[in-house]
Amino acid sequence: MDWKKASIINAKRLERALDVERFARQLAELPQARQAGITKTQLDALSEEREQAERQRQRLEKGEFRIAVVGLEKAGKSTFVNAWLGSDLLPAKSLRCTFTTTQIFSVKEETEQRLETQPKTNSEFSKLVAELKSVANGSDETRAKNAKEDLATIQQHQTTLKEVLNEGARAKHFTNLEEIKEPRSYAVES
Ligand SMILES: Nc1nc2c(ncn2[C@@H]2O[C@H](COP(=O)(O)OP(=O)(O)O)[C@@H](O)[C@H]2O)c(=O)[nH]1
Ligand SMILES: [Mg+2]
Repeated sequence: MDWKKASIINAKRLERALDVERFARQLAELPQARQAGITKTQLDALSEEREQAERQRQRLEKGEFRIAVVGLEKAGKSTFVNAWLGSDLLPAKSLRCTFTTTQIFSVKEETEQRLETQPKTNSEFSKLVAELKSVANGSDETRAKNAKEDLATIQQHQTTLKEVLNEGARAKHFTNLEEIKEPRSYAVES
């Protein structure tokens, strides 16, 4: 079976399971169900499962797949993704060069293509700096060295970083990957 057929079948299966869940929840909310010993914890667990199943159903319906490229620092993740996309979109160098999480989603229409940047909130950033400071003073020498380098980079670019953090989320539409080859300069320019 091809992936499109499998996606449709699994989306339908999930839809039926979600119907069953809805009826089960309605039954569980009846006074008789409480008497039968159904607890709030069980109902909450059911809701949690529902949210995940619903998200999965929507992804299957859209034919959306999530592929995580996982590997140690400098294992070649960015190089692999760039080769796959056929464009040097992600920075791939022998030195540490990535400070952000990248998610690439496929879209149906060219007009839907966009680069979104979502910087850390000020409190997330403060937390990161605090963590780096603690690692920099820790006993693991390699991690301490990396943390010190990161702190120095943060210090060096503090004005730009502050601007980016204060600006918050941004989106830039593009039709060709070449237009967003320099996402970092896009994030700090204009
Ligand atoms: N020899 C070799 N080097 C590679 C390969 N893939 C990536 N590299 C190099 O390894 C370094 C780190 O790659 P990068 O993609 O930035 O790693 P990342 O940190 O996992 O994203 C870069 O200098 C790449 O040119 C490979 O298949 N063979
Ligand atoms: Mg990388």
